[in-house]
Amino acid sequence: MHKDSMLYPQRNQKRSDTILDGLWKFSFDPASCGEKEGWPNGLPSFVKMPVPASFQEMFTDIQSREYCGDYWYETDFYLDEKKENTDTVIRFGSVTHRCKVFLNGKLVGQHEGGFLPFNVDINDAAKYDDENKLVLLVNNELSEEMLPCGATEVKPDGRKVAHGYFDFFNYSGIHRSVHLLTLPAERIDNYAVSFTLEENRAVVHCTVETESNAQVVIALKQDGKAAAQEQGKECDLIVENPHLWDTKDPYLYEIELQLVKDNEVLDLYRDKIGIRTIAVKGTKILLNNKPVYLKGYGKHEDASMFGRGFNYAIAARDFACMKWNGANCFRTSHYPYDEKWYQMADEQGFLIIDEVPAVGMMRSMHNYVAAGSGGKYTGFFESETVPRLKKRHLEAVKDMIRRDQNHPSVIAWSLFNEPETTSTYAHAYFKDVFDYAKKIDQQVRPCTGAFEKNSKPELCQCYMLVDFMCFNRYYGWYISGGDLKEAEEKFRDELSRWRAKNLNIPFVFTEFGCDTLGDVHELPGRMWSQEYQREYYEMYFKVFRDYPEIQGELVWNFADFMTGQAIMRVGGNRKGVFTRDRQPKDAAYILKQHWESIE
Ligand code: GCB
Repeated sequence: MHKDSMLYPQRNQKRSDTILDGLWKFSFDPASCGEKEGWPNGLPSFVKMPVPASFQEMFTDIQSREYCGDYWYETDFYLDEKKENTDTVIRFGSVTHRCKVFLNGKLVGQHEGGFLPFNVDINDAAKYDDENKLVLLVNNELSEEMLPCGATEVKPDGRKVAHGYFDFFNYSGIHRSVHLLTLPAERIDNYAVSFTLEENRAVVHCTVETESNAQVVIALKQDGKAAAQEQGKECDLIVENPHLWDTKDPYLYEIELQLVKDNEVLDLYRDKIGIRTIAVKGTKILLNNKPVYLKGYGKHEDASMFGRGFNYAIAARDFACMKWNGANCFRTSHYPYDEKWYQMADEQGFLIIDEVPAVGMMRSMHNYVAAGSGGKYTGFFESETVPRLKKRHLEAVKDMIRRDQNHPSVIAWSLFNEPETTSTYAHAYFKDVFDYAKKIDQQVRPCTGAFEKNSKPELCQCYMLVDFMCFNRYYGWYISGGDLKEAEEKFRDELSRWRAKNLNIPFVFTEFGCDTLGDVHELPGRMWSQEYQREYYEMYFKVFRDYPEIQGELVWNFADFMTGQAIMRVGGNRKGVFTRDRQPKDAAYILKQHWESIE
């Protein structure tokens, strides 16, 4: 069984990779009758649906756009003749939120969790040198025992409605590419690298997971030339005068892993790695033992038309915009993104705080309001659903770390966003989550989580678990909105209370921002106007200067993004520094000036 492999697909001498993206067949199944009625053999009626994309963006009627429940996808593909000693696997980048996979009418796999990849072995169900029918039963209901958390209401007419305890639209569908893979039966399943920097050399500790007893051969190449080579599932490669990876010079080595038996190469996997260390020491975040200040954004995978479906042009534009205004970091709020974001960040020298989809762990339909203004204690971590939720949380942590652990861009794991942290139940829950992440990450990267306003210094039970604090704060928006003077006073007061705890760890602001309409100008600046957004950020930057323990500022949000319908959301969340079509609001220029002035 190789089902845990998180390696990104590739095509090489030993592995083949065919992408099955395109227009698939699609059908809703509100009565959940498809399985009984034989839909795994083919959908009786359908519309055509692009893959990858969120289905919601393709419909012009509100019932379809807001649909919650079961729905189906189908495609056909031709499979070559089977090669000896190979396995045939289908790899799904993400299917939101849960699915069953059928091949030629047979159930071949199932998966829960809409933001991480999974593999399905199709050896037994596949028809080789023939056409094959791939059918997926997907479901996008929300509950408190899954990530992200929410609830599903059944209306009197039987319609299901998803209520996320989070502030982004419950976009659903096949959001990332589907790969048809032929892999050697004896193969490499995963690998991990970590680094020790010594004078004029680096030690690359490499661990390879495989069920094969063939010899593992690992080679590092620098600019195409051999830099180091070793053998064994666990070994140290010594690189003399290493070319380190950092934000200004994101140098990548090539790593080549091989399985060799009797002089025959059974499997081969090539990747790019960056040699760098990341650590927290006192109030500093250290990249290669030098302090680094985080500048950038909380983001979403979100765009009109594609919804949450990955699109290269959007990702490329986002990187261009972030680079233009001097950013060096982003948080993958509130879930792990498509792997291509991390590959691009590795190449362009961006730092990533990688977030597990643990959002909405507070019973509130409008989490952002509770987060702003003294939300009530909801006893979230005392519920009987918590053990099931925790199991999924740990699974997501495991999959995220195994998937992303070798990206030099990934500098920290964010293990939650704004849970209800004020109870001992929350502490016990997250203690296990943090211990687990530390245990399985070979690099033992810093772990953190984003705290909302009710996680006050006097009440919070979880701040002692993190390596650096991440604060989401909305002084001047949800608190003292429209009165930046009062907002500043309250903000300084809270910061001073945190400072008084002498935590001696870095503070990073992972959210601060205000909704701003790209076409509204007002003098003097008032809420929702471009002028207000500029003044809002200027106030924050002034305060940050007085607290040297603050080592990062990630603005909320990079761009306007879609949310559920709500009285406080005008065509979605408008806190973007860029509009949803990625054009700068006025504040983008303030950020550019400010970030370019910080080394
Ligand atoms: C938050 C949440 C984020 C929301 C944001 C807002 O605290 O973490 O998901 O979008 O506030 O704009 O209200």
